Amino acid sequence: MKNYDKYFLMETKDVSGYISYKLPDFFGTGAALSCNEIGDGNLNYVFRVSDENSDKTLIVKQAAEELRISKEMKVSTDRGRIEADILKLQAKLAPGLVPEVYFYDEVMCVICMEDMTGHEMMRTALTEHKIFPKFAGQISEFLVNTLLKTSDIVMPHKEKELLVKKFVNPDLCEITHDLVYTEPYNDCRKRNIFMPANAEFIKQELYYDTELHLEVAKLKSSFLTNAQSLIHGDLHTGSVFINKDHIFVFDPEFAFYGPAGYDIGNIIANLFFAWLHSEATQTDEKNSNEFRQFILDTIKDTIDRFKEKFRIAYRQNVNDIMFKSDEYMELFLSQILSDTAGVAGLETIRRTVGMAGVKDIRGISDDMKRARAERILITLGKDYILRRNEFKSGNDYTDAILSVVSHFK
Ligand code: SR1
Ligand code: MG
Repeated sequence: MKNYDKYFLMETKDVSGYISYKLPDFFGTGAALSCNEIGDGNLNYVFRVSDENSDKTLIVKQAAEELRISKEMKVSTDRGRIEADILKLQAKLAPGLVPEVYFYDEVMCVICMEDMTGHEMMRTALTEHKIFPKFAGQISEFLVNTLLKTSDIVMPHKEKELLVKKFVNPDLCEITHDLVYTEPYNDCRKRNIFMPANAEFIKQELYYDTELHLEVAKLKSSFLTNAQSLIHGDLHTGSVFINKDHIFVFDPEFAFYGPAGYDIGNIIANLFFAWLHSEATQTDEKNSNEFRQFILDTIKDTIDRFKEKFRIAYRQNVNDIMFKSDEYMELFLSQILSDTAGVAGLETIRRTVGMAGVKDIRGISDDMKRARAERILITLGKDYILRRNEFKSGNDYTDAILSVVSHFK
């Protein structure tokens, strides 16, 4: 019998035996376990283990050094520890909004966690044009609780410094430095992907725009140096499982101490991909108008509700005497909002031209519509970055979106 004291990459057939060995009480005796691989992410292998004699299930996620997206990319399996540790912390900061971790196995680099049954991946649901009116309220709650409460505003500084150390995540951050903050602006690794019809547009708008490069460099420096909050680090709509009443935020393996606006900007950018997907593919006028209005409302409300809840939580939780004034609170918030717009721009551009695209855009089968979507996204992303200090409310985002879209009619 295996005792799993040496790492090996599991196949589907290995996983039920692994769980029976590691967590014998979860399913109990008499269980008939089956397993299937359910992951479609870029990095890891994800399995669901089910008991055919009960409705119990759980998730097994294993990290390999070679990434699924590209065997040439090798990344430390320590990301599994980081993910398990931040999920346990976020379970306390934002109860009920992250899956429960049952155990982390540092030899096998396996996280075993709650199956988010009754929920579906938000990106998939949005590409099917499903509407979730409670999302802005739920995600703004998650953002305030995880970002503000891990910052120096709330945490004793020595405790926070120890968390900074615990969540040093160099390999995953390097992916972000390259894919988000560098390659979209020069294609230095020749990995960018876009519609051939946009080749000249992308050269002019992204590769030759030196004003843009300076602003991206400033944002990159902030990502590298601003240890503000313990961020999720990859909070796109594929990192949310959702139903009409509830969300789970999961997959925080890119977590580290960075700018709080990184997570908010990611969500905002990814919501708009779904708007464009609807415009390019949804034929029923009434439903498509309703869906796109839901996306715009959600973008607006996510920002506005974040601001409201942030101010309440700040006043209730601020500990450092020097940070107690409303003037400092507003300064801190305005920096987060500027970073939010900047990152919304970076995420918008990198998912459009970078190697890790999103199916909302890359799945548009009509070439003309996809090329138009790319031009809208590049123009909008630049606007977010270059005018980031002017994006102070939800309406600033929806105005910018409608203005850019109308330009490409
Ligand atoms: C090489 S990994 C590519 C992308 O997938 C992840 O989800 C992150 O977004 C990363 O940038
Ligand atoms: Mg992921």
